[in-house]
Amino acid sequence: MVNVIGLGYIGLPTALMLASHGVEVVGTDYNKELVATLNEGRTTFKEDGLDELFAEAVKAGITFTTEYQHTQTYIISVPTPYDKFSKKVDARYVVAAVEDVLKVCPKGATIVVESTVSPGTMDRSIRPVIENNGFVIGKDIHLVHAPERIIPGNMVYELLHNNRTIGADSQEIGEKVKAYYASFCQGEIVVTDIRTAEMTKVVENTFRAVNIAFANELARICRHDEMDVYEIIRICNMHPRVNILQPGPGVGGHCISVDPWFLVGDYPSLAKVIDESMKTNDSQPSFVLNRIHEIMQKEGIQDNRRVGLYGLTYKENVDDCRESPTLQLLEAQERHLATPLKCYDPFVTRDIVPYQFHDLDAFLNDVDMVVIMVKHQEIIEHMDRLRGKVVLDCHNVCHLEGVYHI
Ligand code: SAJ
Repeated sequence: MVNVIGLGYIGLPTALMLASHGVEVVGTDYNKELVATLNEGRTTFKEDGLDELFAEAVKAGITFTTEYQHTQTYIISVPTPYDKFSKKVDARYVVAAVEDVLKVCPKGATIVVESTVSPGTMDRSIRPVIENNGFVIGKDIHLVHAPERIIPGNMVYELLHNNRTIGADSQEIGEKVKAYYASFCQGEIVVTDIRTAEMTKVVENTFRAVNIAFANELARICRHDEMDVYEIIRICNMHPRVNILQPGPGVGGHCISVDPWFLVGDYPSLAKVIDESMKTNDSQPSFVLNRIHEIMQKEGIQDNRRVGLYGLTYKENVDDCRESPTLQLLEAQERHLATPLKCYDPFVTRDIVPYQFHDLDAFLNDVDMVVIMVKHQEIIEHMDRLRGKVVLDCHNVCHLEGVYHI
């Protein structure tokens, strides 16, 4: 039996995937409400294919509880926030989960940490906890780091098809854990050491962050001289060895906007390109804010209250707002004491900002200018509704005449 600890964005789909592929699974989370919702037969966030997967897993016998189980294998998938000032990872939830596992597990159990951690965290923060509790690593407890690499919005597909990395102290334990993941994963599963697995995960997200920063910088250069950045990137990408990502209103989520900072935090004098890239991405919402003011002036819109931000989530077709560029933009705006801009997002039903609408028509009726912050499918399908409005399109998805770009 596998006890999956932490039933959030990664832990839940992983637990469901294992269960629906013949592995006996118990999901544990300390959040009673979350566990109650799952036990009532409902999932806790929106994701393509998740409800169907949930139904299959329940049929296969998965159970959810707040209790840690007595078993041979644990997969820990709890949050690893980072400290905004020191730029270092905060491993307290992983440490707490490991401590709780140690209270109930038999000798010889394997603890797999899936949560993203900064390179070196397993050595610095996790091994000492195990040893200080009187366990010998490699004998009483086997330690594994198997970072998740699925993308929100396409999680179910990527769980099945992505390659995976498993970092273990010994090949034998690596292969044992690999067998669990191989129950559902059709991609290649590489077994390596823990340090390499930690680094690999952070480097992948850093590569993407630096590439996006490059695209954002190009957008600024092109704006300066009125060149079309999208056309330039499109043509460059026709070269067989060039693959530039897209500029946007900023970088959000809990991965690409966070993980690269771990390298800056740990190697401040070495991680120069990464540091600059992160600063570029982080200042992109302010760049968009300036662009909004510039366009308002040009179009004679004097009242902030006539401007609306379409999209609150960190990217399209998900309901996750963590570190979202829209929230970052509103924060930057707040610093200038202006009336907050109006917002609407079809995926966000709770009120999370001051002037939030829950209906597209009501939102559009109330504004003269719309800023497309997130390219949700909804707005792509209803682009005609923006006719007659001033539009700032941060994603190059609007083909109406006269649209502005970043
Ligand atoms: N973005 C751009 N331009 C682009 C692509 C993305 O501005 O061309 C922005 C998005 O709008 C969003 C942010 O970047 O605000 C991040 O979105 P994303 O779709 O690039 O990535 P995440 O954070 O949802 O997921 C990433 C993935 N990592 C990589 O692709 C290398 C995923 O595979 C990881 O599992 C995930 O991080 C994670 O958990 O670490």
